[in-house]
Amino acid sequence: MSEFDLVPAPARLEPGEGTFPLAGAAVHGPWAALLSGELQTVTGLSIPVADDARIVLSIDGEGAPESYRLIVTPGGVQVTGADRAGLRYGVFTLAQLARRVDGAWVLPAVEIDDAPRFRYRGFMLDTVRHFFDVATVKRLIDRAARLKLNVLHLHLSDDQGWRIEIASRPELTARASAGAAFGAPGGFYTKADYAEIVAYAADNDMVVVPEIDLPGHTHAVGLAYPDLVEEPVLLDSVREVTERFGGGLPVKGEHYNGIAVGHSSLRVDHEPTYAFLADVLAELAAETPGPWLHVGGDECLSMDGDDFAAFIARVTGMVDGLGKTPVLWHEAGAAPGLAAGTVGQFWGLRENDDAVAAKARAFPAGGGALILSPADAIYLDMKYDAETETGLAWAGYVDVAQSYDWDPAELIDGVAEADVLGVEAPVWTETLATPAELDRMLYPRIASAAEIAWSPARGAHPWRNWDSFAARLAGLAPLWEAQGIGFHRAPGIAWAN
Ligand code: TNX
Repeated sequence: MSEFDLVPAPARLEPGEGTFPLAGAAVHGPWAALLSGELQTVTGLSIPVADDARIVLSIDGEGAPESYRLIVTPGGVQVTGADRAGLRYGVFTLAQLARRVDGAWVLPAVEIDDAPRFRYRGFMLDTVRHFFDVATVKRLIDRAARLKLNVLHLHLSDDQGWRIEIASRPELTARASAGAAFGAPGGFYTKADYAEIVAYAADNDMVVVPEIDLPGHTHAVGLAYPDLVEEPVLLDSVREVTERFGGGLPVKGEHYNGIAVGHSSLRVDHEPTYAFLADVLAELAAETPGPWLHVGGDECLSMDGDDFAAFIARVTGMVDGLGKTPVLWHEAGAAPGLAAGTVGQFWGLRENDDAVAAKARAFPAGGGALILSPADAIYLDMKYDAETETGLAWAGYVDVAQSYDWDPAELIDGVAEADVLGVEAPVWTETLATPAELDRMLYPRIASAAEIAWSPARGAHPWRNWDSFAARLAGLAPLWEAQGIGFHRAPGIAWAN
C-alpha cells in the first residue's frame, strides 16, 4: 500500500502534515449525500449531511471541464469542482483517500489539483454475443464512473443478435433478438430500458455511444429482413473458427450461434437497405443525447473495397445529417468520402504497421478524431495468461502490466496527442456470460485504461510507471471488495487486505 492509493493518478498532488479524522465529521454542499454514501461503503461510518460541516463541497465554475481541487487539513476538507462532474470526481478521489490509521478512519492531509488528459474516457460492452440486463449495465456504470471514465459504448447489433427496440422496424426485436453465442439466451433493451441506461449514465456524468455495426456483423438483420442481407460468405477463417470454437456455420435466416466474424454483410447496392438504416439511425439518434453514433465498419471481409467505401460515405453522411458525429472502427479510414468530423476507433496492436496506421491517420482533419483501443493492451476480453478460464487470445495474453504499458501519444506513427480524442477499453463477450465473469476480466485492467485516459502522460508525472501503479492498485483492493467487485487478484501485485 502506498501512501496515496489513488487511481487514476491525479495531475498534481502535494502531501500535507497530519490527518483529518472521519469519525464525527459531517459534509455539506452538492453531492454531500453521494460522499456520505461513498465513505460509508469504505469505512462503515455514517457521516451525516449537515450545514455546519467540516467537509465542504462546492462548484465554482472555474478551471478546465471536469477538473477539481481538493484540500485536506487536520481541521477540514474542501473539494471544489469546476463543474458538477469535476466535483463528483473529487468526491470519488476522497473515497479513495480514506484509510485506517491506528484503528481510526482518516483522510491524509493533502492538496490535489486534478483534471483529465483526454475528454473521451470510455469502456465498451458487447451486449450481443452475450446479453446483459439493465441492472448489470448500471452496476458497470457505477464502478467505471468511480475510475473517472465518462463514456459507455454499447455494441447493440452483431451476427448473433439485435439488442435494441426500433419501433419502426418491429421485426428486429420480434425475430432477431432471441439468440446469442453458443445458444445462450438473448434479449434486447426496450425503449424504456435504453432511456433508463442513458439517464443513469447521465446521472454519472457518462455519455452513451450506441453502436449499430455496419455493413458487416449483420447476420441477425437477415432474420428480420432477409431481403437486406447477402448470403453468408464462408471464408477459410470462418471455417477455422467454427472448427475450433463450435457453434455451427452461419445459415441465412437462422440464428447464428458461433463466433466467427466477417461472413455477413448488408446488400449495399439495394435502396431498401438505406431506408432501413434511415429508420434505425433516426430513432437511435433521437434517443441518444450524446454527440456520437457508432456505425461499426469493421471486419467486412467479403465486400469489395469500392462498395465498402461508397457505403461508408453514405452512412456517415446519414449520421451527420441526423446531427450526430459518426464513429467507426479504424478499417473505415481506408474509405474516401467520410463525413467531415468522423471519429475513428483504433483497435490494432501496440506494434502496428503502416497499413493500419495509415487508416487511423485518415480520419478527418482538424485533429482530435481518434479513439484508441489497442487490443493487446485494453481489449478486456483477452486472457491474462494461459490459466485464465474465460476470454480469447487472438491479440495474445494481456497481463495487468501489459495493459498499462503504452501511451496514447506514442501508439501510432504520425498520431500525436492533439489527434487523440481519447481512450476506450472494449469488452467483447463471446466467452463472457455472467457479471462475475465480466468483473474478473474488467478488473483490474480497466483501471489501466482509466489512468492512461485521465492522468498526465508517462514521463510527465512521477507516478506514471508500473511500480507506482501496481502499488496504488494493490491498495484499492479493500475499496473494490467493499464495492462488490469480483476483481482478478493478479499475481505480482501485493493486494491489500
Ligand atoms: C474483433 S474489435 C472484433 C469483434 C470481436 C473481437 C473479439 C472489432 C472491431 N471486431 O467482432 O468480438 O475482436 O476480441
